[in-house]
Amino acid sequence: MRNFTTVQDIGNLETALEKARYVKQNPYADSALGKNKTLLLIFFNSSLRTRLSTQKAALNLGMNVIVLDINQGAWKLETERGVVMDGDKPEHILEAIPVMGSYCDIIGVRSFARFISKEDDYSEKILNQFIRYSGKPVISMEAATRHPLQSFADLITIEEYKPVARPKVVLSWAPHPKSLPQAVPNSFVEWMKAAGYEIVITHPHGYELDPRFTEGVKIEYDQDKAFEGAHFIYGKNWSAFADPHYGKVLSTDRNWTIDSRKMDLTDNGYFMHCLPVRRNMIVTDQVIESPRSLVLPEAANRVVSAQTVIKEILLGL
Ligand code: AN0
Ligand code: CP
Repeated sequence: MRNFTTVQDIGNLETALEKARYVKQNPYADSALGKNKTLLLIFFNSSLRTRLSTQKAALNLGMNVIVLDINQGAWKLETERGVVMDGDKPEHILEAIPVMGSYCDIIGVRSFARFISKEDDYSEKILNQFIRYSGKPVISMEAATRHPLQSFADLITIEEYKPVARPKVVLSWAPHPKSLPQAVPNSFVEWMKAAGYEIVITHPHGYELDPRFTEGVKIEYDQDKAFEGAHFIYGKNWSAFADPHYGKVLSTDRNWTIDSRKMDLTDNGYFMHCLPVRRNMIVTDQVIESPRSLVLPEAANRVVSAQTVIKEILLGL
């Protein structure tokens, strides 16, 4: 594997899960693999889990790690070619990327959708410039359209807890005051489809995701009905995808908040969320604190997904 940006990059999922189980059971087995190799993590956006778990994964593999927050201490970057740079951005991304690439062996990038241009977001303009100009393998740490390290951790977690071979997994929209990307739900659907689970998406009208991700997936606008018989409820907010409301909040209806009454409709289902989560908007205190909540093991598995991915890339260097 060279780059890790979509489910396709990881190859066969059974094999990937096998490798992840090995990494989880033997976290220090490859502590010599990353000797004298440097992982550079570039953050255009905030992070707690991705920042820590990806560093921890690299340290377990014996790598050196450098972290840069673009918005805290680096020069502001111009991203458009052809711009007369007489404004507030002293550096162009077309110099910054190859420079960053020259200081590392693998590069991780977090660059959320900016909601300025849907075309730029959905063509992964920033991430693809890193792939093209850094000269180094690139790991997506949540880009504009996907969050594959999260989805891989979600898959690992579902495999650990599933009560049946092919569980019913429900992705449920839930309310949030701010506009959030579609990356986590897009990616989750992409990975759940690849895993062959029964997947149902529930959201209010107007929150349809990009059909390129949801093709062939059942959409149920009645949240209660969607929850019936579910083994896993994956809560997440996202903003509208469809024009003319791309990136907009269309509803903050708290009737969609995931509460105990709704969880009781499931087949003793587990609650999942990638975190960070706004309590009593997305999910009630009671549900997130219940024994059926998997948010902490799910977050812990972020080390496993990152370490499995970095190990594969190191093996291919
Ligand atoms: C981000 C999102 O929804 O994509 C990151 C989640 C991992 N969430 C927020 O910005 C709150
Ligand atoms: N789930 C996740 O990616 O969290 P952070 O945004 O804190 O990294």
